[in-house]
Amino acid sequence: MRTQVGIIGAGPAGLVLGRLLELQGIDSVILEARDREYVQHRVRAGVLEQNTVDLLRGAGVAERLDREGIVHHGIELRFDGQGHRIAMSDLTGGRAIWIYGQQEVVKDLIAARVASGLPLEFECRDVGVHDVDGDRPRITYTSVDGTAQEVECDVIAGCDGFHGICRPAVAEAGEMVVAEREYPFGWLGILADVAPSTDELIYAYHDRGFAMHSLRSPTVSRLYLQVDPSDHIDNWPDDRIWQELHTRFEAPGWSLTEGPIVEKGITPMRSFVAAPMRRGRLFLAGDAAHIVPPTGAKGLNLAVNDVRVLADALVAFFGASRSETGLDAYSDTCLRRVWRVQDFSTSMTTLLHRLDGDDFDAGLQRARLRYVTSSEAAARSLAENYVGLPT
Ligand code: RFL
Ligand code: PHB
Repeated sequence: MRTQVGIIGAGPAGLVLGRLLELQGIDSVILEARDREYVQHRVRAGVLEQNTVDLLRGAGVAERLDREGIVHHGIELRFDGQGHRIAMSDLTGGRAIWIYGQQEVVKDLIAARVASGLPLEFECRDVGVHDVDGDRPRITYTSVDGTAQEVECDVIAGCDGFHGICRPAVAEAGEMVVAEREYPFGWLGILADVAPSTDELIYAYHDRGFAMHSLRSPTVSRLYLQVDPSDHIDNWPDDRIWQELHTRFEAPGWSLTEGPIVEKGITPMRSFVAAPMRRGRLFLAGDAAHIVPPTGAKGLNLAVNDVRVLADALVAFFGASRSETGLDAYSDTCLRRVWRVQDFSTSMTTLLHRLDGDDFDAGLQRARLRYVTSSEAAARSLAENYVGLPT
């Protein structure tokens, strides 16, 4: 097989890139390790920032998002038993966020790709990249029927997530620098078949730890609890989860409605940035290159931003001028936004989670929470980062 862009990974990064290239008449092949059912049902992100929604609309894949997605104009910060609204849209000239599950975005993009009849292969095993320092890089893999395959490309996009093979292939060149932070907590996340007890997302700070109330639809709630990252989900029967959620969200006149838990799991939290996001003709995008803690709701949005930059650079590269300027700037351009978002995600994380430190940390956190909920300047800063700074 021969293609212009070989894309490894059919998560948001790989699928959005494939769509943007399709619209520009650039060929691509997308290779995914898992099966279609699996990637369409993996429960992850839920918040799309304004830029992401604008891009999906421009790419003609937002019809269902516009029908079923829920637009939000504010979030609540809750501490010491009191809720405080951050009026995001009022503070940002009308920008907003949308609640629409990552797996729904993935389903819509896969449906569009299949409708276009473009190559998208699931259950690829032993995926490997070769000759990335030359101008004919190759991808080898074993397809689902067990046959050995090879794709010759002009460029390879490594969109294979944090545990993929592309970042190690970039690192092999010996120039990769990794900046990393692990947190002494993780998130226990549940999906429950019950109408959300809130209209807007609630980020709650509590002495027992952070809690968050999000949603997926008018009948499905998504909730999170700060837990020890080494804790096991078996230690959390449903009753214990609800009990802890009641405690951490407690506020006069407000109550949390329980319902059947249909999915639960614990995810560790980390911040991670690998630079450069390129080796020769291999370009990393999304979680393959960086991870942000989910408190800022930014991982998917950052992945979409990377592939927007990459698609523009590839249009110039495959155009009449064969310009490599955009490709050469790709890593630095993306990393500037990655670090802005790391700063925001870290500040949300350290603002809202119970830290291991002494009462000094808790005193600072309460001071910051009071400030951000009483100063318009501070609230606007949070809001403009949360809805996504202009690209
Ligand atoms: P993905 O989604 O991990 O996709 C990578 C794909 O590559 C495949 N793959 C391979 N394919 C072929 N060959 C190989 N060798 C391969 N190895 C792996 C994988 O199977 C997979 O299909 O990365 P991508 O596309 O960069 O997208 C990133 C996002 O998934 C991630 O940043 C977000 O989920 C983060 N995140 C959130 N982001 C937001 O923008 N808003 C949110 O509200 C939000 N909430 C969250 C989150 C992540 C969470 N967890 C579970 C980490 C909430 C949570 C709890
Ligand atoms: C989610 O709905 O899954 C979600 C919302 C906000 C976050 C993280 C996750 O900050």
